[in-house]
Amino acid sequence: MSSSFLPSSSRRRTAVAALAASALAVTLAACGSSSGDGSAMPGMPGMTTTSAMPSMDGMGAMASGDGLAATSGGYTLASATATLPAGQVSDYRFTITGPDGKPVTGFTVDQTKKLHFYAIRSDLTGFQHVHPTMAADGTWTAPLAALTAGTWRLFATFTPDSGSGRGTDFVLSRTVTVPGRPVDTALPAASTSTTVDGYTVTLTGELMAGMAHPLTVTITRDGKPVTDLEPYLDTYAHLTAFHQGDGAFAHLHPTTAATGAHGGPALSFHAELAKSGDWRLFLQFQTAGTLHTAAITVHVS
Ligand SMILES: [Cu+2]
Repeated sequence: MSSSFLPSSSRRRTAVAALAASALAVTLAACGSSSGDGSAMPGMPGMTTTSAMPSMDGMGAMASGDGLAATSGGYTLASATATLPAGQVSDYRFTITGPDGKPVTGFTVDQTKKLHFYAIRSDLTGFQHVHPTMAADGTWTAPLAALTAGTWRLFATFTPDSGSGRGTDFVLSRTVTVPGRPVDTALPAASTSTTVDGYTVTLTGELMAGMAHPLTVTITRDGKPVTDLEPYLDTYAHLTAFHQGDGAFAHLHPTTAATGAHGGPALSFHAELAKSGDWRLFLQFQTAGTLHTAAITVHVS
């Protein structure tokens, strides 16, 4: 457990709907050293693809949630694009429309950006976290690295700075199809640590469904504590999670303040994972100007 458990300095998104109240012990699981890029290996398909966007309208003012809807609280992630090419970089264009149906152009900056964008394949490989640019008319362009064949879910998280959604944190998503022959990768098995780029990431913590519980990430290298983490998006590490089966999204907010290029080795997060099952966690942290992405599977029973 980390002792530096500070109140979150960033607004805490209600990114995960509180579902069951039962306590969930979390077995922290690690994968191999996958950094999330989906080179396919044979094996059982990790999951069935989620092709349609289930409607989650009617959730009322609680606009956030698991992010599986394209529309919530009157706001819509709108795009004419349902297909993206395989094996090459591509741009995904979209707008965020408000209750009046018009593109929203005013957003509150969160973790240095007006909008955060994620791509994840249905088998929870291929994680991408990018920051699209917005044209004056509210059209966003997300630059995506090469995608593999299959179904991908694309998430946008944002906070309108005016209108009925002002100050509300939204996470919306749509799916796109990448043509070709899909090959799923089985979700890596549970473990408590993983290694990426020579860094060992270890997780400790216990979670309860729908409630914020501390999750501590400890980063070491060659057995020694890492203390030169650089701020990335105003934090020492950025942690997102996706639920196996439906691809539900969670952003785990840091409770360790970033105060210079000497972060680490222990970082604390509010972990809110509302659903039981396996979640794939993607931890992004920066050292010496290089961004590292560690992927770890967490089992919530
Ligand atoms: Cu971001």
